[in-house]
Amino acid sequence: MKILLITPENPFIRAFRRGQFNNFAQLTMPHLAGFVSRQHEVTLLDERTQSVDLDAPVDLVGITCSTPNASHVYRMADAFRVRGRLVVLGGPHPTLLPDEARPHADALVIGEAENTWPQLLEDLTRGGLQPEYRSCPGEPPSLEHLPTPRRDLIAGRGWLADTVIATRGCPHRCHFCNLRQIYAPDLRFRPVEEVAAEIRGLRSPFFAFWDDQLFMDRDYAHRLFKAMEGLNRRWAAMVTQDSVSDDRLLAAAARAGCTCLFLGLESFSEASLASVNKAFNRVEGYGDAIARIHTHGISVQAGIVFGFDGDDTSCFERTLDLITRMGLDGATVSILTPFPQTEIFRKLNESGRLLTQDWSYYNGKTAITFRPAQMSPEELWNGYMWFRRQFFSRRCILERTTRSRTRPLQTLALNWGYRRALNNPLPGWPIPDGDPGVNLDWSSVGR
Ligand code: B12
Ligand code: SF4
Repeated sequence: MKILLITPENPFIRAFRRGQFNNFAQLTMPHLAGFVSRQHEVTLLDERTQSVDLDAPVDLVGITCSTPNASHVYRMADAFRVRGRLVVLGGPHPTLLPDEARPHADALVIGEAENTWPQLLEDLTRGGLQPEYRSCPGEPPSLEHLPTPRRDLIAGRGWLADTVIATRGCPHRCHFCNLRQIYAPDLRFRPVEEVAAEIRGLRSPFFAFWDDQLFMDRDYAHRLFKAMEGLNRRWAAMVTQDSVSDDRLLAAAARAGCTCLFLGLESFSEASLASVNKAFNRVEGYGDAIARIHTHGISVQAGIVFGFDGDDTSCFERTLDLITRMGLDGATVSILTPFPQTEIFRKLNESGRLLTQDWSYYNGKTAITFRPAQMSPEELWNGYMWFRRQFFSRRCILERTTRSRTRPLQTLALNWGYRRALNNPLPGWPIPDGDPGVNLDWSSVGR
């Protein structure tokens, strides 16, 4: 059998991210390809670097589908099915909204697939594909003895092909996050020796951990970092503020090759954090957390989100001021987006504040999808655009790098990539049904 596994990328995200330097590959499809026995021929297609051939002579097409990609994926799936290909959809969006995804697939894989995907492959060989494969909530898949992801099939990513996952889940419950709806609640950990062996086999000198919260269990993290010492790889990972207070852990991470931590700060407003169940972040401790990480020679990339209920039009300038003084090395800046089945979606939907349920707007970068509490959608868009331009201005990059004094070359390269991406022309209009006559801040997005 010929199996084609697609990592899609919708036109909005592709346009938005062009020119950034940290576009590491997604692991989902290489991971699933690892389960396919050598009796089948499996191909990966990464839409960031390759085009989809709808006439490809394959028996089965598997597509992973997030909410921002949903409309794009449905169109692609329909086009494959018209040509007689069997299509399997899985991933966050079909798991969250299976009824919506069902008409676009011959089979849906709902939830985690380590147990169900092998079953589906077996059914395929016997010619009896079932319409739905659902992971059993009470029996989450084990992460032991997983097959090695087929990174050899990733095309066009160069040194950004290597990503690794060691854990699954997160102990927190932020109201904008989909983790608790897409994964079983149990936190799971891969055996450290298996993770270390996988890292030893990577081709690139650096990689990214795609775990949601790599430091969530300190004992596990210590054991993992011990096993990684001497592997001579540099890496980045995502962590939360409450997990970086331990100097011993940071020192162990640095010894294991950590050069950058992505810190989910989200907001500099206590009220905003409280409004989304993220009050475990302490704004007064942000400066200390960043300084402590810097002491270990690790740079900090923060996640910053605008549009929470505690945010008014002053949040952009205030955040910029604080973040610059703290010497933050970089940031991923997003607009709050209410993903389906989250607490925040429920709240905004019930209060009639959603502007659209067209999922192509739900990417956190190129559109506003709801009416903010303390400003207009236009003010949120203009403030977000203003913040990005200021944060990635030459002056601000220089000031932050000088204050941080941590890995300046890495920081300059990353910031330069984000700065280049500011000029990307983006398709579409950022406010669904918004007034095209309104004064939106387009100046440097080339529309
Ligand atoms: C790494 C990551 C990223 C990376 C890389 C993504 C990329 N290159 O495209 C970066 C940082 C760039 C990123 C960006 C974004 N991300 Co992201 N990301 C993740 C993260 C942490 C890990 C994904 C991963 O590799 N998982 C490991 C694999 C093995 O698991 P999996 O993908 O869930 O797949 C399993 C099952 O779902 C199933 N499965 C999945 N697909 C398929 C397909 C088939 C055919 C089958 C059979 C099975 C199957 O099998 C797998 C094994 O069990 C997830 C959270 C998470 N833990 O999954 C969020 C997550 C996917 N991201 C999310 C979001 C919202 C975003 C952004 C929109 C955020 C933003 N505002 O900028 C952007 C959009 C990016 C885009 N390309 O569209 C949401 C998606 C929610 C949703 N409803 O779709 C998630 C779930 C996070 C969350 N907390 O809610 N992300
Ligand atoms: S800390 Fe991050 S991964 Fe965990 S629930 Fe909150 S947003 Fe999701």
